[in-house]
Amino acid sequence: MTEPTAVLLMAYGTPYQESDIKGYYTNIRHGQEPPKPLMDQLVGRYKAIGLPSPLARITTAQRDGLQAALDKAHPGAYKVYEGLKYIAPFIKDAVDQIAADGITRVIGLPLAPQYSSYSSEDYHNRARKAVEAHPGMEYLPVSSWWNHQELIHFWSDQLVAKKDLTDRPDTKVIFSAHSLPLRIIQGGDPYKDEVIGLSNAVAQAAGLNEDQYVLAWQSAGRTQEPWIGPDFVKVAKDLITESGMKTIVSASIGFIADNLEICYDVDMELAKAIESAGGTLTRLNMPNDSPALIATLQQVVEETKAE
Ligand code: FEC
Repeated sequence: MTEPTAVLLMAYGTPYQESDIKGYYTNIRHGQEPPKPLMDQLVGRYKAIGLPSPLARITTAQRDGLQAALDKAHPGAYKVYEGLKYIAPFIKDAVDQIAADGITRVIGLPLAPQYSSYSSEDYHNRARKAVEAHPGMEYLPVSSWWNHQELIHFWSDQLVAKKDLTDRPDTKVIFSAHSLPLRIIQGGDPYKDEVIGLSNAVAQAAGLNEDQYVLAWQSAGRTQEPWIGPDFVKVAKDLITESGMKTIVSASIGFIADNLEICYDVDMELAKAIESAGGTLTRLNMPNDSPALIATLQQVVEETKAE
């Protein structure tokens, strides 16, 4: 039997319990311990949604779902691994396990649909570094996969199902993605263009015209420098208080899972801001381990193998 190919699914990771938060946050801050006020804020956000965030369970379910789909389509050809950026099991642990399992060909697939030097490339750099320790191991990086039809239709199908709501003149759809420091985009990173590409593709597939939706940015980090805007909380508030909107439909298309940025930033922070401005929020479901997301990942893997 030929040797299987490893699929290394790489995700952000989330603290499993309160005592993990400091180390996790220190890793995100490139080894710098967070000052107490920032630490307290983050602990407060995790406590509000309850630890662990659903992300831990969902990343594992995505791995298992992809493994089952690949086993069905190509028995014995692929083995799927999970490697995280900021908490165990780390990307390096997964690569070491792949080597221990005697596999020498690795597809690196970041669970972030748009490419960015800050997300996708950072995942790949961590994986490449770990792969270098295993002579003879081949690494095939996947850059971005936002333009897969299954993913686009996952979002647009939900909007079509809410057509009665989205067609009302006092409803606006807000597409959003994680903000990034502006300097990264100014340095030529394609992330923003890819997010714009996905929001337009979803809107087109859902039959929305340009007046019915807007793209905004969410979850900017707590750093001093400017991040991509406008922020979705301000956009939503202005739409209600200045443009007469009553309902905001939120579609966090830049993410694929219920995580802190969805369960807190959307379901609590955005919802509260909209409610205090006098409007209501309807939030679209995240792809999580849905058949559409698993089919998308399966296609990405198959295309990479064919290269
Ligand atoms: O559910 C969870 O527990 C994890 C949620 C989580 C996801 C996530 C995704 C992305 N981030 C990206 C960029 C940055 C940059 C910084 C930054 C900071 C944080 C902090 C937490 C956090 N991020 Fe995150 N991110 C998640 C959680 N992120 C917690 C620290 C507190 C804070 O600043 O809010 C700023 C730090 C730095 O300079 O490095 C930049 C990007 C993504 C989407 C792509 C991906 O998933 O990899 C980009 C989920």
